Amino acid sequence: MLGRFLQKDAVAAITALDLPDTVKRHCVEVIWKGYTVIPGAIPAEQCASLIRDFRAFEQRNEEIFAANRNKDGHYPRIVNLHMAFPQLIDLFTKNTLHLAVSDALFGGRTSLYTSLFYETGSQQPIHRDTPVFCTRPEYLYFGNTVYLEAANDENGCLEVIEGGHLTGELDRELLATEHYGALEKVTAQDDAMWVTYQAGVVQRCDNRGLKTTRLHVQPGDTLIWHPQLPHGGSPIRDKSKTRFSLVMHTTPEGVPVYHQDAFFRPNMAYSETAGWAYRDVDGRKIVDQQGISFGHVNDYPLTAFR
Ligand SMILES: O=C(O)CCC(=O)C(=O)O
Repeated sequence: MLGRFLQKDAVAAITALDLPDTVKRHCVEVIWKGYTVIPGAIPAEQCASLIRDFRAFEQRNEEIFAANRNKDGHYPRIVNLHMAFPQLIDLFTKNTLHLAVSDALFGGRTSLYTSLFYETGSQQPIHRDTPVFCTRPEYLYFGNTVYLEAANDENGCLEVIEGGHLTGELDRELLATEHYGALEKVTAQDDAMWVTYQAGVVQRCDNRGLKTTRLHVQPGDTLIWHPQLPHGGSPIRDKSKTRFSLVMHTTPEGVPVYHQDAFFRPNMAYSETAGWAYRDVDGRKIVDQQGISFGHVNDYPLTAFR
């Protein structure tokens, strides 16, 4: 059955599997703490060489990159860059221990849905990802980061509210009805609804005395976080610094992903079959995304890149 990590007896179910202890330990951390860090999952030399390759890719496509630099010379997050710069896909398909942990938790084969390539820390406020990665059945999703450079308080790292995934779900239909007046009016994307939900999550964590932890990591470290883990990006002390990393959004193969319209209407039926095509890469399935976007604003077809 899919969603092993969501079962009541998830820890017992994982412990009973015929898997190396390291895999089981990382699985149990995701279930109990809401995240796990796999140290050195990708060799540090491969991370350094990927950054060099990215710089060469950037030069080949200077016109596109120049149009997307901010005043500090950095890019906003780049959505699905792995489709145009396929060396990034190795961080998914060849991340053996990470995939073993993820497959065991899902109870099925992990597939890559979308990615975010970060050149710098995100400085995002604390949030759960589930409103924008709402699967059917629900919560069959992981956020994952592979760090290509060390991340810390200087260049911005991930902040997590450990245990915040265990505080339960808010009454989403009530929130949506208060916001829209009627469930029929819920839209797929709505910043105000997002902010209301995330504020409720953080309030609940505060009420329980849960604390925020900053995760300092090294190049090659790979993180998996629970779909309901409240997390964000810490402030960046030195804005000149890069923090190359790839966030990968994963689901079990064939599971569809919806957005806020499905999330705030958990009782509404949506198809449980993904409507998109997959590519097979190194024996793993990745969704055949058709475009790249800088900061979800400037969109480019794959054919725009050399
Ligand atoms: O890595 C970060 O700075 C935060 C990433 C994040 O919160 C996200 O991609 O949802």
